[in-house]
Amino acid sequence: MLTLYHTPLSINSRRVWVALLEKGLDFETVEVDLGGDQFKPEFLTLNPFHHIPVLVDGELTVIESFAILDYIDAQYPQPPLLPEQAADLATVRMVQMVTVNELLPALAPLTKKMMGFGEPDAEAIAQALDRVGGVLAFLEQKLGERPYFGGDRLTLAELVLGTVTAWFPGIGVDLGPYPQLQRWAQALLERDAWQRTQPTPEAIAAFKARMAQRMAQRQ
Ligand SMILES: N[C@@H](CCC(=O)N[C@@H](CS)C(=O)NCC(=O)O)C(=O)O
Repeated sequence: MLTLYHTPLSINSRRVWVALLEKGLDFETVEVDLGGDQFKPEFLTLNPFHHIPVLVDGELTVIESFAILDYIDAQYPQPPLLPEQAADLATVRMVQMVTVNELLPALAPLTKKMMGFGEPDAEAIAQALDRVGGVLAFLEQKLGERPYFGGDRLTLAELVLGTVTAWFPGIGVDLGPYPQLQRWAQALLERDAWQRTQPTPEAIAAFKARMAQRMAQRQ
């Protein structure tokens, strides 16, 4: 049995959750409360760096979401989530890396604001939106008119970037100026795996309330 240790609101674990669903695999989920459960000895034996996601498959434990995605795709090859052509593979890997190394850091002030971790000033928000725009322009050009970044099939690029763009309406990023990305992101939102993993407004509100309580306890 496959077990995914995760937190439903985590962008890093949602890409793995979506992969398991897109592959149609049997798996169970274990929710880890990041308010401290990640430091408990039983979790640290799974991941000494105290991060989710973790995937356990029988005797094997895999940490780091990109490593988990590669493992799932190699071990459970149908449907494949990586393209065959070298140039397509390079594009998929670029999208994965640009998402975590460029887009997510650029989005940080917007996600912090949405989650209630303080109120960045208007200038910080404007700068963040400007930086995000630069990344989106790059991605728009890489996607072009193709249905998916790797060609005509869903790939890891969709799982990694598409679970981030799913947050855009909530954090105030408009895909209107990027029509290719907009139709691509909309098509992903309609997929069963995205709908089943989409955080509900109630879950987001409960998370914000927990964070506010923890911050108040620290003061
Ligand atoms: N590079 C890791 C990042 C994992 C990560 O940062 N997870 C966060 C949640 S999104 C976490 O577990 N934070 C709790 C902690 O570090 O104590 C991956 O892609 O799996």
